[in-house]
Amino acid sequence: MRVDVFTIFPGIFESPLGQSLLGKAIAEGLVEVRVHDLRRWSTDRHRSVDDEAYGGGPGMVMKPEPLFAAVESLDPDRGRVLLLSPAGRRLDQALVRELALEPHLTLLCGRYEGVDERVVSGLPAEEISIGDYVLPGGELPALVVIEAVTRLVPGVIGKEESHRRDSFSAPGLLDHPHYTRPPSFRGMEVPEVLLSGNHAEIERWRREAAEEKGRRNRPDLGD
Ligand code: JCQ
Repeated sequence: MRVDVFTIFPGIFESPLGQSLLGKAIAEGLVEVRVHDLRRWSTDRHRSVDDEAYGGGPGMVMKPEPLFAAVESLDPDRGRVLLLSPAGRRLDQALVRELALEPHLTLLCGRYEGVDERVVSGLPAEEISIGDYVLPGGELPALVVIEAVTRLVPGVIGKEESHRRDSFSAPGLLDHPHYTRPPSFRGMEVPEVLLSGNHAEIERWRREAAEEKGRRNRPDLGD
């Protein structure tokens, strides 16, 4: 999978792309992430990418020209073009799975108060939100999309750290609680059944504990 990212802060991506699962996937050539400095496509001597809002009000808006020029510098098969925005379609595991099927994604990181609407309507770009809160820019949301999507690319996750860990593989079912050594820690015990070796009992406990946790933490998911 290939991902192109356009941002005015390319440095934000350096460390996350070099580490852990994603760093390894990139080193192995399973994933290619190209981060581009959007100011490359600014045309004035101040390298500006933003301007005042028509209609007035505080805060700046990202200009359309650099974003159009940046995206149009890519091959026409640039894949789905996503704009990270709190006003977008909410990212969930179903959308993550859909995006993981794409050979190429293009991510646009907005800053300031927002992005000229013609980027959405004219480029066009799909607005994607990672949650109902506001961040100062789309860079961390873009990294969230990259991490969520690329872990589903075949070969990125090894056998041992498999997709069983995907809490949302079974619809509406959160992952069960996990324990490791020691069996007793500061007076807190590992549930006896997990030490029993009875795999049928362990499976039943895990399913019930997951359902209980789901009801408690995520009543919105229903049963
Ligand atoms: C993404 N959830 C929150 C902030 C405007 C495109 O316009 C804007 C983009 C941002 C950055 O993204 C987020 C976000 N998902 O804040 C304001």
